Formats: sequence, C-alpha cells, structure tokens
Amino acid sequence: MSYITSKNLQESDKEIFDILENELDRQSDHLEMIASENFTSPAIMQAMGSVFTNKYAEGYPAKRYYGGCEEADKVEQLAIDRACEIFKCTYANVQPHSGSQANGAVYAALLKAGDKILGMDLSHGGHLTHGSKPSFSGKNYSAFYYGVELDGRINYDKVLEIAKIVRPKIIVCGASAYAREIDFKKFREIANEVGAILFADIAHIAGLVAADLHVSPFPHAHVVTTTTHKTLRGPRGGMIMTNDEDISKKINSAIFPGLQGGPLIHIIAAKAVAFKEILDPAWKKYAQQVINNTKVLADVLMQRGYDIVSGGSDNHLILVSFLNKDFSGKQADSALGNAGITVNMNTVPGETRSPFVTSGIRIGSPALTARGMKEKEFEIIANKICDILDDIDNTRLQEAIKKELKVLAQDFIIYNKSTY
Ligand code: DSN
Repeated sequence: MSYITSKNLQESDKEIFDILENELDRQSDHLEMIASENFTSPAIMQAMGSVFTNKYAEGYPAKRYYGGCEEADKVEQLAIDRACEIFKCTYANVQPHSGSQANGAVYAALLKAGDKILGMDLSHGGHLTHGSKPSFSGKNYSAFYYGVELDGRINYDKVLEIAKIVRPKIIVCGASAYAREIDFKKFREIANEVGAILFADIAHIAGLVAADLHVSPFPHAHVVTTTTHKTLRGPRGGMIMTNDEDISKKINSAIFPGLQGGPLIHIIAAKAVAFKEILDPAWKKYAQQVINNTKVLADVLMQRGYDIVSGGSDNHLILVSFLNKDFSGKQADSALGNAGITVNMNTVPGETRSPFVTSGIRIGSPALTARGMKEKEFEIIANKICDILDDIDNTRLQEAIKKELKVLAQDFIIYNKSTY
C-alpha cells in the first residue's frame, strides 16, 4: 500500500488549509496595488501544482543528467519556443528561479569578480541586483550608478557622461520604480560609445513589451532578463533572453551548473502556460487596459494636488511624492493598508527620509486590471486614495472606505474557493 496520503489538503493539514483560505479572502477583499504583483490564472496554478514537482531534470532539453526527462524536455522546449516568439528573440533560458537569480547569472556569465557595472541607483528606481551595496551585485562587482533628474526622468546625456568616466563592462538598464518609457536604443548607443555590454532588466515592463506597448529591448540589448510574475502575469520565476549564441551558451552554463541545480519543471510548465496566454490576442487588450488604468490614477491624483514623479506615467505604475507634504511614504502605506488598499512605500527623487520611512509610495494597476477593473473603478479608487491621504490620521474614514471598497472588490471575483 502506498505511503502517500490521499487526503486532500483540508483533511491532511487543516492549519495550512485555513491560512490559504485566509490569504484567498485577503487577496479577494483587498485592492492589490503593489506594482510588481499580479494574479495568475487557475490554469497556471494547476501547472505549478502538478506532478512535475517530483521531477529532477538537471541540464537542458535533450541534454539531461537524469533519466525520465522525456516529458520535462517537451515542457521546457515549449516554454523556450513561446518565450522567443513573444519577445522576438533567438535564445531563452527559462530556468532561473527568480529575477535576482537571472541577473546573477548574467553577471556570472559575462564578468569576473571586481569588474565594473553601471546601473540605476536603487533610491532612484533601480533594483538591488543592479549594483546595490547590500546585494551580491554590489559586493562582487565594482558598482557605479546613474539616476534620474529632479523631474523624475533619466537624462541620457548624463548617463553617457558617467559611462565615459566609469568605463563599465556592463551597463544595466531597467527599473523597479520608473514610470516612463526606457529608451533602449539610447542606452545601446551609450554602451557602444564606451565598449560596454548592454543588459536590460525588463522585469517590470515585460508584459507591456510583449504587447508592443513599450519599446522592445531587442535588438538593442545584448542580454535581457525578466521575472515572469509581474506584468507577465505568470508564475513566480525568472528568464534570460538574447540573440547572441555565445552569450546564450555562457548564460546556460552560468545558470546550470553555475548557480542552480535542478530546474523547477512544474514552474517551467506554468511559465509555458502563461506564455500561451500572452500569445493570445486578448493579451494586448489587457496590457492596454493596464496603461489606461494607470493614466486614470495619475490624472486623478494630480487633479487632487498630489505630486506624481515625472508628471504622469507611460506604463503600469505611478510614483507619488510626499516631499511637499507633512507625512511620509510609510504613513501613507499604513493608512491605505488600513483601508484595504495594498501599496508600498518608495523613495523618490530628492529623497529626504530614510529608505525605511521614505517620502513616496508606488502604486500599480496590473493586478486590479487582471480582475477586470477599468477606468471607472480606477477613478473611484484613485479618489478614495486621495480622501485617505487628505486626512491621513482619520482611522474612522479608513475603516469606512475599507467597507466600501470590499463591496467594489466583490464585484470582481478572482478565484473561487476550489482554485488551489
Ligand atoms: N520586489 C520587486 C518589486 O517590487 O519591484 C523587485 O524585485
């Protein structure tokens, strides 16, 4: 008789089951506006929770170190082919467990310890892995930074000036809190002038790139990474792409056996399912709605006197600055959280407070758009955000708005109870 229990989760582990139920309720009743979060489809979750969780498959399709990989090969190849079709590139490695792992593999593949990299300053909207000191990228490599001007935009002439002084081996472009289109062509021109490799991290904007609603990093970047769970709406994970055969070989070795062991084939299966959803014509409508909804957020907040960094947004997020207010990003995050609106505090250009307090918040539209919300709902939500910020210590108001928004949220069901 099998030693594996055939009980379902509720029978097998009531504690975890109850926590999952609570989390489902939280995700359903609250308004998820963290710019890097999204909701995957039940089909993607089904692939994530599949029998591939049992399989080791070190290596790559048709080049495995373990037997029994016939079906794993098919899944990984489909994920690769679909990724290349979406991003119109030649090579994709779908094995990175996360965006940070993907970025680590790019450095490991193309740099020696101590080599110079030039990335966007974390406090200006960059990412930890773009050379920030507490991250491996700032510890193992000699990291230099460019930032944004006080108008919240990248000044490409300044990036060139810095690049000419630094002479980095890699220039990293891409951001975690930048609301404007990134000019990959200009970045490549800068990289060419100083003889650097251009590495684009499109984790935040990949879903818009996939819909041709943000310029593509190809053919400009030598190597491109992304996560698969942000605007791409897939499972949590990372991916690396390139058109350069030599770089692709180095990347493959850097991921396995360099940094990772067995690939998570169940997650790779889920990535493949997500990529199929992205290749559907409906994807473009979703991505366009993400942008439209962000514009409503920006417009309402600006009309109500809030300072939006760069004066608007071209993508899925806005950065709100409270430099001219007497409250911090942390207070705003907490007040909105009390009203059931989940955002994150964020540093802003010209920041005067610590990263643990900040003078801003980042607000994104991908998750609520995935629930089916459009301009009408975003206008209501944006006004509620302003009502809360206008009277930031009014906890009664926060409670009242929480009740109202729960009713709104219930009209946009994400999952039913049997999803997981
Ligand atoms: N945590 C991601 C974000 O929120 O942008 C970056 O890794």
